[in-house]
Amino acid sequence: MPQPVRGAGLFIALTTPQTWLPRAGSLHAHAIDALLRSSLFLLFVFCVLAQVMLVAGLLPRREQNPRFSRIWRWIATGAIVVLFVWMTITAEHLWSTVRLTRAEANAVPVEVTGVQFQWYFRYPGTDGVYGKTKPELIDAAGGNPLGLDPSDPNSQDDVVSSVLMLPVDQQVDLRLRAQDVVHGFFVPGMRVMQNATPGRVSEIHMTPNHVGDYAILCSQVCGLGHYRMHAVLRVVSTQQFSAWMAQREAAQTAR
Ligand SMILES: [Cu+2]
Repeated sequence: MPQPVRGAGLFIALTTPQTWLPRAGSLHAHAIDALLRSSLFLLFVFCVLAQVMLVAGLLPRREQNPRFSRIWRWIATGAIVVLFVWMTITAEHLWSTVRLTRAEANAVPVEVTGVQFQWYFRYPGTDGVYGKTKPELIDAAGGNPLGLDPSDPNSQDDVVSSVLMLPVDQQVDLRLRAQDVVHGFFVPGMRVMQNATPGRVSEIHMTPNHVGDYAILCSQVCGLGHYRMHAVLRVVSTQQFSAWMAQREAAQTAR
């Protein structure tokens, strides 16, 4: 039976995300892991410091110079403020690189749609333009879960899939939408989590850099079937991706 992790062992396990996070599969993942590691380390140091100060405060002591203790209070408060501002700026900067900056021009465009309780992925096809969708045309049982408008020529070559297929080492430009309620597009292996909200499009981009399968989950409790709302992100070589796309497009136009 494995021994429970205690003390220093627990600290090392907590501050080493590789031991409890899934394998990192995207370019920005290591920066997020490093931020998590440094935040956990700082919190650990502060937790120990707080306990030491608590115990020190309980011990009997000599009368202190009030000016001296006031200066120390200011220094401690100032240090904590500086630390938290630094942590916030670092985290915001990292977030903005995934969320706010524009995707590269050659990024693979994919539209992600959350529906109770399923994820759908749409590729714009050879024309590079997403076709029109109409809510009244939504018919999951009839093979049109996104309500693609067949009268729009741009929608003819759109490829809709329940697996998110992506080429390795190429940036992907994701547009997140939801049909009914708020869903959370969560890919732990890519260190990506972004809500998909009805009535708006949320854009994020990332670059998968390891071939393999990654779990896609829903991080918002979106209804009774929330627990089974998952899909697979499959990162493959560029050749495999092109072959898959050609095959899907051929099937689409044959219909
Ligand atoms: Cu959901």
